[in-house]
Amino acid sequence: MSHFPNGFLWGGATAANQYEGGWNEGGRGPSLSDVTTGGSVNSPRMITWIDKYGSPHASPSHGFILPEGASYAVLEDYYYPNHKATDFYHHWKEDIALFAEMGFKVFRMSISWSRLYPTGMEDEPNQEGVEFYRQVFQELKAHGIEPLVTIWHFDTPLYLEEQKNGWNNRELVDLYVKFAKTCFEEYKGLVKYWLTFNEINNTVMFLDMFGNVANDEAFQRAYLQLHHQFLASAKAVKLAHEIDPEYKLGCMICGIAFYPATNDPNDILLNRNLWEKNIFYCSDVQCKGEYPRFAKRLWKEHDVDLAISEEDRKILKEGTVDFYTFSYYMSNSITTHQAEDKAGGNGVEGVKNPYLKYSDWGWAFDPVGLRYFLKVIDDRYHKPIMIVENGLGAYDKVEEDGSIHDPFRIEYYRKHIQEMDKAIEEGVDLIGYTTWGCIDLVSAGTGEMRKRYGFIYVDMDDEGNGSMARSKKDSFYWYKKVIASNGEDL
Ligand code: P53
Repeated sequence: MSHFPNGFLWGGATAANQYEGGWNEGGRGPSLSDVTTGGSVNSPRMITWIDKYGSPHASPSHGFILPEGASYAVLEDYYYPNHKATDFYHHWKEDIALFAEMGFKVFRMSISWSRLYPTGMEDEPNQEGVEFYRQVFQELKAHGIEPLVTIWHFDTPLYLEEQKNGWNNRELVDLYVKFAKTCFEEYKGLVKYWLTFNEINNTVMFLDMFGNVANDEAFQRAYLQLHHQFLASAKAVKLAHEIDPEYKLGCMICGIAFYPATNDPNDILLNRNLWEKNIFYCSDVQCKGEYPRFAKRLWKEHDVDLAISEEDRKILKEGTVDFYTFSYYMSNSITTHQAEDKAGGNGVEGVKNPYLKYSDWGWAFDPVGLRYFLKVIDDRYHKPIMIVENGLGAYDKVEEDGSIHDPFRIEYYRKHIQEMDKAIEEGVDLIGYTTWGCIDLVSAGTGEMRKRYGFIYVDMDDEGNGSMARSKKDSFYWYKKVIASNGEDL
């Protein structure tokens, strides 16, 4: 007997910048991903720009800061996979029908900020953009699928990045709230679940990963950007509850389970400190409405000064979220010792864990780590939890007859769902599960198409060739069965 409660929210997850496409259609303005090229597991994605003399440049996207007088630019010699992505913009009806066929109860998507506010500065939203999402939500509703909407999924309008210095600037707080207010007012009655910021903790967590050594200045910037995002999130939560008391707002954390690689007490302590910095720092503010005590240690470590006012504290206190959501792909083993066998791939660096297998992109396959993460979060926050991303980025092969056999993907999900079941049995209040990239989309980390997550295959490659035709992988039929049996038939 499985332990999933009645009404458990099974579904899938996507994000506008990686799925929607139509980057210059319907009055949409550009965002950072539109000037970001494709990359691979070994070569970073590049941001393209022109300097003040008009010369073109491409620089690795991680940690990139636009030089004085320069501007972002789409350059002719490069391919930008997010422009078309996998074209939800023109395939939404067909795709939603496929999600409904799998029996989805919930569908996670995001609203592109620059589709509603092309530069972020307009007083009124772009009506064509507003109507695009309205018809999508109506279609979901017609199929009995609850939308779960991320307001910000890495896609600040490019104008704000370039002219306003992005989230370093406090002005972004109210520009975001204006955008969020439009969403809450326009889609009242169509949407119930909202997430304010996707993987809000990445800003600080990834600063000193990727083999990067970040300096104090970078930490000051990252913590300040986060402070602005916390304020924006809290203001949006308060406003949402005023607009519709039925609205449920969630935080969204990149959930990596950190483990000490040895039982050296120094490793145990480092591990604890990493949980604080990478996971608890953000969700404490968003769930408890105040900075945790250990924040002082983190700020002191890098000489960070946030000048938090009494008014800021009040805003944070009044905008705590209703539920906790996180993505989960892997665990990461860390040590104070010299690492002999490094684990890596895009995003995460640590020591190879001899008890785990790794994906082709270097991500640890660790279903038990998901249960561990759920237990930690349940214990700390006592809020309903949704896992809003989980999945395996892998190569898929289309057979002669058009079928796609992905037993490795089924196995990945089966093992993770079994651990979710056990967590629920142990008392964790898990209310939903949306697998990442339920339909193939552009990888955030590498910009690749070949790193596929979907139950639904999309005919599109890394160079932009393909018909965008949709087809069902074996995992499509498997997940359908899982949902129909409420997690019983794995
Ligand atoms: P991709 C790194 C580590 C964990 C989660 O990632 C991450 C990243 C960023 O690459 O991001 C989330 O596409 C993110 C999604 C992203 C997904 O994980 O690199 O919320 O936008 O696509 C998977 O394989």
